[in-house]
Amino acid sequence: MLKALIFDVDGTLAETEDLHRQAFNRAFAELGLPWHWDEALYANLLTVMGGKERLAHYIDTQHPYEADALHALAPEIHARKTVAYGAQVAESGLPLRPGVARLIAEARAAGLRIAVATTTSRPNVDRLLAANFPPDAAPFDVIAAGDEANRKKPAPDVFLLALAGLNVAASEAVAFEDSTAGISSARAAGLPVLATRSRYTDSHRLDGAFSAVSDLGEPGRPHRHLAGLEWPGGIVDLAGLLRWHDALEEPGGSPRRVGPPSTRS
Ligand code: XBP
Ligand code: MG
Repeated sequence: MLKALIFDVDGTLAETEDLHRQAFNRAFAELGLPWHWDEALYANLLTVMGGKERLAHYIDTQHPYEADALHALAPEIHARKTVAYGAQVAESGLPLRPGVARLIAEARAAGLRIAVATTTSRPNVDRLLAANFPPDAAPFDVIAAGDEANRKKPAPDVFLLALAGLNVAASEAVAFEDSTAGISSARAAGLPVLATRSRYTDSHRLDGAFSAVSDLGEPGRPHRHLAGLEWPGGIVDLAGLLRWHDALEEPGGSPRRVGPPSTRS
């Protein structure tokens, strides 16, 4: 039985990555570093999950002769970046992606538990939630973020942390992701994954997802189906997820299209 939904953050809950990119550039400028990560470079750097790891990779590959001094400065760079990111999210009121708030509300109304499993730092999650939910809403039962996991995605650690916090088995949950590394991480944790491609994962392979769509869809604003399971009306809703998950447990499960509403008890 489906008991929980687990959401990635960056690119899945909201289109955050370009704010991360701008925040890195703001931190570089504050520290007098003559660096500028444009969209093309950042898209390449996003193959490295984790902002601190991404920065270390950039230093090692682009500035190897000053690496020791720059690695010593990296914690300050990343701390300033996190402050800048939080300010940008607050200033911009960055919205959630289509269908995210709707599906979360449907799931909570049906008594499912909901978690976040993200590579990003916890303060970034808190800022995004504060910009999109009332202070007392607490939409997530569990938030597994950043350095709480021993290894970052594509390792399964952060999804395993979320499952443990939810106290559910991987077979009782569905994960939502936007990137190749995120899908790999969730799959390695044993979770079925629904992929919603995002701005910075336009070229990513979404293999391993049981369904890939442009977004979760909204009434009157259907998503584009990309691969795998199809959704009537171009909307991923809880009723459809429950029907799909129930069908998995039937002989010959794993339907290619969410069936019509059944008389679910
Ligand atoms: C995306 C990431 C994060 C952000 C930057 O995480 O890889 O590193 O790009 O945030 P996810 P930090 O898709 O798992 O939400 O600088 O705090 O890492
Ligand atoms: Mg992501």
